[in-house]
Amino acid sequence: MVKETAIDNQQQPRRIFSTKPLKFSNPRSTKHIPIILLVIATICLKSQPSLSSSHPPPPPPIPILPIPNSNQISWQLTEMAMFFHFGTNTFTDSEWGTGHADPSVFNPPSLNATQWVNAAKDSGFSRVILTVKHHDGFCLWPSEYTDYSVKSSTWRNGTGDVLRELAAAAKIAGVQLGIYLSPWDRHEPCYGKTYEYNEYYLGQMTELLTRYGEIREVFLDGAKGEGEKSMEYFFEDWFSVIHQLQPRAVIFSDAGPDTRWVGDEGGVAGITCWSLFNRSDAKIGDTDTDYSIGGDPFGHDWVPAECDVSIRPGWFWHPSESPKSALTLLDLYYKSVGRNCLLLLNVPPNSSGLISQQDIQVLKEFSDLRNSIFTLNLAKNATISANSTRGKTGDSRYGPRNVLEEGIYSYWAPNRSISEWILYLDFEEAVTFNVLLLQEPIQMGQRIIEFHLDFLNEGGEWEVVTGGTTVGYKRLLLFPSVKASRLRVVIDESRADPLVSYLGIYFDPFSISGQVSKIFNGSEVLQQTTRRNSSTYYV
Ligand code: FUL
Repeated sequence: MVKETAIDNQQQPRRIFSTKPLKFSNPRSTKHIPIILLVIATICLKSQPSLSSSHPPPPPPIPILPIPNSNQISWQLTEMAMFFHFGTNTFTDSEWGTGHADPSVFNPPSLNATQWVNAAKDSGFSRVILTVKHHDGFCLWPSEYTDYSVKSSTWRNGTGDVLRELAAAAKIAGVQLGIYLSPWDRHEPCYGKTYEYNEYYLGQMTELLTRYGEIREVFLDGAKGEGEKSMEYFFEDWFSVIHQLQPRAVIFSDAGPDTRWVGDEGGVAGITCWSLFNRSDAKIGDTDTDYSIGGDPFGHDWVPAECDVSIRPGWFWHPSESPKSALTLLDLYYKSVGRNCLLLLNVPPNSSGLISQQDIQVLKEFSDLRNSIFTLNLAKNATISANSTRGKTGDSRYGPRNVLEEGIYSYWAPNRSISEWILYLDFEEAVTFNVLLLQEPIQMGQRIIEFHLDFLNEGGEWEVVTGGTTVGYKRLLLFPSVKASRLRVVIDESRADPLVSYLGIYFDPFSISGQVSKIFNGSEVLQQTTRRNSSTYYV
């Protein structure tokens, strides 16, 4: 009986099942099945460790301070800016105008700001900076605070505005705009009266930063002739107002705050060049060039250097002067952009109001030289490996091949706290090269103190090709040619675990150490000899 009862009890539910249809067999409810399954699957996934959560990707390393702000990063990525020195000096054949030139001398018959902007853009410059007021005090825009400006000139019958025309042309071309408003003013009568002049200067700055769209750089300095009226400039007030009115602008001066003068007007940075700097150790108008040219590995501020230089001997156009050669510009590129700096190349418009054809030709050749050298990264043909990679084996997030991806946002990172940092390049066939390019992801701070490049010689020994100190955003080293199939980049010393975002190996047939041997697009080029080894560092 008991057994039967049990059987009955067991059968009871079966009957229920067969007589009362289950809720979910109701055709109206079938559409919920996928949702229910999804909920169940989600619960299961949450309650069990998944494949991905058991191998979480390693997070990025901790940045080492100081680090750049976002304006400084985008400033650095532009690499080159073009300066336009233009004003009454262009018409009086002078460099430092007295401030007494008659405004009517300013009369460029063919001024064409689009031509200026295209000269910059076509040769790889993505930012232009205009001397809206140089030391002579003449304003290239119709300032309300003085009559010593374009409005008193004969140009466009006094209705012209050079900055407005340049801003419009730059906007159309997608080129960034900057201004140089000289603090030293040899015309303005209130110059020398501290309060009055600081108000005058800030009034002009406010006009400039509120009427011409986005301004990405404000360039100012402490230049002043001997025996001129002395006065105090309220730099910190100016900087705060500039940042308030144009939050994406970087400010250039001898002491930053955003970019520092490198300390010479030759366009050449130190072979060691830190973006780290102590602003409090620098004085605008009284630069310690030894300090500025190399920066400070112990600096508390991020203030990368800008290298200003003119394509011609003078900053302003003079009929008797000619531009430098494209090869000289290439050399400056190696020594500025290739040393972690921005190259600010001045190309002065002439008295017609145009960039001279001679200068345009040199700019084109300069651009062709760079493209010819840097388009082909020979390292792309190599198998790249490292002695250590951050994270688990097989995780490519910080893998060595990242160094072939353009830009600073992907990078090779070694494991934490190891004592050797090496990247290997293995080629199937030997390559001939004479340029090394290294880049650090500067958003993580500037780290590398010293590095070198070796090649494996025929005896199977590592031999030094070249080496240097500091990398930063971009480091270029040029050296006598080497032919090799196995290379290694060794980071010898670093402020923190080193990170490398780009590695390039190139052949430059045009630069250094030989006599002029052929013509490249009208420029003289220099021939180099190939060698198989060297222990000399070329920097
Ligand atoms: C200096 C000025 O005195 C030069 O004339 C030029 O403008 C150069 C870029 O800055 O301080």
